[in-house]
Amino acid sequence: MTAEYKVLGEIAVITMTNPPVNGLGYSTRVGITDGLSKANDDPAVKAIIITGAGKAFSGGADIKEFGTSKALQEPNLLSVILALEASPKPIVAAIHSVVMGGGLELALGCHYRVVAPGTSVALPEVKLGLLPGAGGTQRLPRVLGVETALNMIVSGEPVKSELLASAPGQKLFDKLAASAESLFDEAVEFAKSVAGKPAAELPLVRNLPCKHPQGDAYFQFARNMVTGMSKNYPAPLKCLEAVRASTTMKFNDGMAEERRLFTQLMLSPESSALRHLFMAERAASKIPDVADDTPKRDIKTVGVIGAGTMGGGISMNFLNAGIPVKILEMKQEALDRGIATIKKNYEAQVKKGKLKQDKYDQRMSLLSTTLSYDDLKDCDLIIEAVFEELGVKETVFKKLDEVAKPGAILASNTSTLDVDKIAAFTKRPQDVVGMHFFSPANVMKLLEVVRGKETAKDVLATVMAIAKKIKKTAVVSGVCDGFIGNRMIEQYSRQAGFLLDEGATPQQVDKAIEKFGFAMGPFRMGDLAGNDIGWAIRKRRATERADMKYSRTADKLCELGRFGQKTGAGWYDYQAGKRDAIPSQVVLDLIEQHRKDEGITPRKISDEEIVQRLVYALVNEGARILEDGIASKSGDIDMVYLTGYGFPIFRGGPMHYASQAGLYNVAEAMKRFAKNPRDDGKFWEPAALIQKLVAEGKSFS
Ligand code: T1G
Repeated sequence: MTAEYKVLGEIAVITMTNPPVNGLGYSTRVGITDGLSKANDDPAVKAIIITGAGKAFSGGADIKEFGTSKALQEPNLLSVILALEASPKPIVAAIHSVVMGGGLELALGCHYRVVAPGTSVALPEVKLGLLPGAGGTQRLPRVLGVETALNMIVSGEPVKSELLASAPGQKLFDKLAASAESLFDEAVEFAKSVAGKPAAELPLVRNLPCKHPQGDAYFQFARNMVTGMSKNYPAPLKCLEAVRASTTMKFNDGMAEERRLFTQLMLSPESSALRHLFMAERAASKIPDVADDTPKRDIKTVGVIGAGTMGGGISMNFLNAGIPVKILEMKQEALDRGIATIKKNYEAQVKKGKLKQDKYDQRMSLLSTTLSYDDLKDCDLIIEAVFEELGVKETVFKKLDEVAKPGAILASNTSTLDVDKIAAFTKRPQDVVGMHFFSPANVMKLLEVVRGKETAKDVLATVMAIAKKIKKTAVVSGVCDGFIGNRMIEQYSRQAGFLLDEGATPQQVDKAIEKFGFAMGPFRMGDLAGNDIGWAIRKRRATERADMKYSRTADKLCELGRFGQKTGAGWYDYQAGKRDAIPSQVVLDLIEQHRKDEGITPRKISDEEIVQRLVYALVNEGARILEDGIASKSGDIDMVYLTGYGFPIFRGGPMHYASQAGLYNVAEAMKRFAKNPRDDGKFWEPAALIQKLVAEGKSFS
């Protein structure tokens, strides 16, 4: 069992011991009820304390149990809370550090609550596409008031205990301890003060009244607000309905309503996606063959080579984390331009009130510049963000090999070049790694950590740790053309072009995939990023990858100089100074002429086929990336797409989405597409991994 029981005089103490956050898994629930029975059977015991060992009181229900029989195995969480309420002896929750979700619901089932200051208090279930399913929507309003409780439940955001404890009329906490250190002793004192109280006099949250003076009007207003901010997500609105039930129904009826709504959400694809995201995000930081306790190198100062858009954005990440940065450029005016851009970015944040002036000043005080490589000799991590050409990288890394101190990590921000070739420019390939940031580098969460065949394990462990420190979602990729994200987007873009050849228009494709949930379809995205970028890659590929066929429409568009917003015209037309994408007759005529040139008879293409061709192209290439060992987990691929490519969060990522759709159905769709004469036929052969999983009746996981 993962809960300990001991008796201190007349006080019994039940301590949850289920690291890392005392998740309320089956063994913990059994430990609690077992301890309760012992305490209530022991005449010497007059009061009971329940608390958590380690860094949390409890982080809630055990998310890892969801979808398994253990989650509902008796005693389930509802039964444990009923047992707490039914205890004839007073129960005091001694709360510290973190009390979230089912952990807070557990505490609400106790008669009293003593809390340490600085404790994070939350019902974050909505972030998992759920609602508090063990009485939180019925009990929290009774102790904090309807509006405070509704805000906490719909936002899922943590609130500090001292703030809640100081709210007038609150009944959540009976005592705010002086400190985390004195919490337990103060809880013991409190337990002694209520020891021996007759059961009938023990306070139960469920017996508190719960009303809102202008209930209907308030909830209608709240409903309008919540509806507006929860497109594609059913949970926030159901949270609201459950809380409303606490004001309109008797307690037990409200509990039944909560259970009804919770069950609907637990079965929803959106919750499945959000729970997958929660686990995949944490799993991404784990590298199968690199032990968690691998020693990490100390990163005190960072060197950045290149003060352009990427170099400046990369630098800001480290300055924001309080790490000194030295930027190297070849010319003073390039340095001046780069620093000016960094200042402009920070000043914009200060102006919006997102950054305090003193913080801005502190960050700028950590920034220095130089025109000499020698000044990077003490840097622990050096990241180059210079021109994307192998010859330029060679010059940089040979120079770094000369000046960087032994043990310095040498990272390339390359997005397309071979990290092994770059490593080979040095005598220390074990210290070389790719750190592929996404533009704008100070905003985008995704960081592809590209592992060369010689990259040392402690280098990887260090980069993954520093990524967490600069608040990036780091995903390890092997070395291949395009790593994970761009290798897959290549296939997505190819299908988008073929769809135009076959009868779709740019606006139809964009609208279909934006309805699916992407922020921007491929053609609007091309116009934003610049169609000439893809053009250059296709030209390079034409020599390197002659087997890779593309629609010629994109090239013909670029031959007209229609690079997108930056040239005032791309797949769409744009009015000066505006970003609205206006369907272009020039482009429609170009596509129609191209079909004639190619002898293609256009056909009507459904939105469903558009979405499948684009999304399943990602899935098939993603499966091949797993087969090649470029990514180690399908969840890593989902994290790349959720944090770097605008894949809709509520779909969980391409691989999760395919698993939800059923890999058998996905494979059958691919076989249909393979019959399409436009395609080279090889691409739409379902990847071997998909065929294997289909044969075994399995999904990506
Ligand atoms: N269940 C299982 N594992 C959990 C967990 C949980 N609730 N919370 C964290 N972990 C694991 C996490 O996967 C990671 O594992 C490790 O703990 C450290 O997490 C009925 C249905 C508590 C604020 O949503 O917000 O109760 O990677 O890196 O930054 O109403 O974890 O080490 O193997 O995040 O210090 C509601 C989710 C559940 C809280 C700690 N509770 N957790 O942050 O560590 S649903 C939540 C968090 C529920 C009831 C409903 C954070 C944290 P590993 P970490 P951290």
